Amino acid sequence: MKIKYLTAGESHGPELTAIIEGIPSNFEVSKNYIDEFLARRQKSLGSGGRMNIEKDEVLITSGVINNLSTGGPIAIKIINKDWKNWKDKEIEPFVVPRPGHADLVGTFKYQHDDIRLSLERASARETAIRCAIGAICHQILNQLGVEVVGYVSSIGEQKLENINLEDIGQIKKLVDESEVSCPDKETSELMINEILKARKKKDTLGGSITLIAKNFPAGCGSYVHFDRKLDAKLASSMMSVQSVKAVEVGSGIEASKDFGTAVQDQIVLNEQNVERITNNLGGFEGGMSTGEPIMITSYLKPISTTLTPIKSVDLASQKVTETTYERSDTCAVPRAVPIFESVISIDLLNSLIENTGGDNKEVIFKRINEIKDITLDSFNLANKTWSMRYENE
Ligand code: EPS
Repeated sequence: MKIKYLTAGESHGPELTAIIEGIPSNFEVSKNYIDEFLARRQKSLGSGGRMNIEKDEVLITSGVINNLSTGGPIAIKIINKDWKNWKDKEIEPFVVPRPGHADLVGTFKYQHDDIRLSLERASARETAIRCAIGAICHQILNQLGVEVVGYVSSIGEQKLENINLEDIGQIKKLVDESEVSCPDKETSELMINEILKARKKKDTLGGSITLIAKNFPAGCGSYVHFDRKLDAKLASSMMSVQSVKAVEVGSGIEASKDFGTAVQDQIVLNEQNVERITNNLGGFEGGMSTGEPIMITSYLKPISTTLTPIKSVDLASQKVTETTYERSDTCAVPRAVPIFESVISIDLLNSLIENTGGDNKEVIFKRINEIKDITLDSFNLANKTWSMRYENE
């Protein structure tokens, strides 16, 4: 990995912190761009009370000077406004683990003397700082002509069936206008109702977020080792976002039900260009990008903290009991879109840097322009019979 990062911080501690290594020099990095990502992460229906307290803003303390990346490590932080409410507070014991959260296993693994010590780091508050890291990568990809956009593709049972992927700008605009980050007005209404119903029932809801990345060059990633497959890397990163329980590349789930002739993205010629007539495989073959739009969907389970109590065990009294309510969101899916755009941007930028080997904007630009679309001139086939020999035989 060329880009590496570490984050630190507790949900109700003083701040979230990150150091990012491997961002090439001379790219524009604007605080406003990052703050817009952070603001989008806070918006929307389904958010809980915490979002009325925080107004996230990034502080950049190293690696970006005069709005340009220096090539050195970038240090950033986000102050937790809620800290002032927790500082010196007498905290009630937390002894009943919430099923679905890291509470039970985290407390067992780290032998914490209060469940809150696990909760503090496991909380999805951590996604604020990852969102900021990825927003840096997203704006660099943008400068390289790669567009990354995400949208809510389902909430509960309500699914977005069809979407025109041609105009990324239009998708972004519609997502921004929707209270649930879905680029279709009718489906948005259905999703809003679904969340309101869940809230009324004192329950929580999950859903899915689809990401599209356009103009990403062909040939990034590799088939030669499991850990060089770019689609596998993306799936692993998506799974690392809190609540994600499944990841789908392209139309992977439907593809598993259909015949091969219907699923493969057939190859055709458009003058000199070698093109596809569909994109069922979501922009990947053999762990490598094909040059078609990358399409990846992450499925999030409903949030674990429910207003309605569910069965658990009181680890102090050692009796079967029910969970008690902690402040939380009803449905975090609508506000999670920028988190996924960020997380995929880190991996895509990393892969581009690996492929171009560049340390600075100028070299990356030059090399990226040399990675052409796949055309009939891209190949050097011998087109004659040959045999396979190894010298030791
Ligand atoms: C979360 C619980 C809630 C969420 C939180 C994730 O926070 P709190 O415990 O302070 O009410 O709002 O998400 C964030 C704080 C955030 O910034 O996204 C949890 O338990 O995972």
